Amino acid sequence: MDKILVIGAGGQLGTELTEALRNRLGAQNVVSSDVRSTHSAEAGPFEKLDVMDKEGLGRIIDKYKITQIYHLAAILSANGEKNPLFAWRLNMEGLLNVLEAAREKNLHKIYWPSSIAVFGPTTPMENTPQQTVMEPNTVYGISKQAGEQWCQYYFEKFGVDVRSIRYPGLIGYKALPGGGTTDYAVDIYHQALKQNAYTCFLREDSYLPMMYMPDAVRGTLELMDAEADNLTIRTSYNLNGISFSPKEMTAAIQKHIPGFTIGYAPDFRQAIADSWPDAVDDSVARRDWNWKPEYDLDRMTEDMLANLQPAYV
Ligand code: AKB
Repeated sequence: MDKILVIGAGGQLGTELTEALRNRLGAQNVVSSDVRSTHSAEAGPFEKLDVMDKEGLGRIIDKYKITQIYHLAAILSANGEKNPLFAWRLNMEGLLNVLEAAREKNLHKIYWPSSIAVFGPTTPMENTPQQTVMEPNTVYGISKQAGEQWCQYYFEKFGVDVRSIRYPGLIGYKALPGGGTTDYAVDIYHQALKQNAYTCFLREDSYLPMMYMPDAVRGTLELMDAEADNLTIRTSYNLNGISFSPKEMTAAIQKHIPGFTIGYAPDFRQAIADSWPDAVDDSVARRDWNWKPEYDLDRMTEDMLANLQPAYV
């Protein structure tokens, strides 16, 4: 039986992946960790961990006889621009500590998320290929691109079975995102229910790739379950979900809340959004491990509003 450590378990993705892993493997077999104490502490074993603390990481791996790590802790695109050197240090040192621990302690598998932020203004924006020009212009994107190469390096040189997905913007109702460029697509639902109005920090026509959390969690677990021999990508897989603009999202919400209004006040995040693709080509993930998204914009909107509504009555 595998013993899993989730690093960054209190974040948007960490909250949901920890829950899904505990449902599968039993709470005692999934240790959650975060730099802050998190609610997931109540649902199973929890350790406070700063991923830059290599010794602390090693102690937790030994204490629980960990065999797999999901390393999710990172500074996202918008927050990274506020403190670029710290974002670089945390994102890179954290990953290297995990990869080194995996090599030294012969861990079975590592999961590490990459992002559409690896792409940049010179990348083809439509149906962005798996392998293409990548000149990211955010520190987050640079750290994810370098991280992808490190993952491939540890796989090729040391046989570390590290797997990765380039997530688009993730949308879910169980936890809030923290400091990304795609965060508007979660906040908009909360504000629609709270005050029938939202001011968006991106232009109305800003297309971005997004994904509903149930698809993201299922896709992640499917990749981790896949036969190693079937995986042809050891940097990170493109994964497409739903592409839409704030204007289209507004129309989808108005089907349920007809009085909902939106205004636009683009800020520094607009330039980041403009440098990212509209949609990515995920045919390699579909071929290698049968990836297929289930949610479209309308289905996600119905589900988000139904699940968030009780908090705003
Ligand atoms: C962000 O906006 O920074 C993240 C991402 C796309 O990786 N949601």
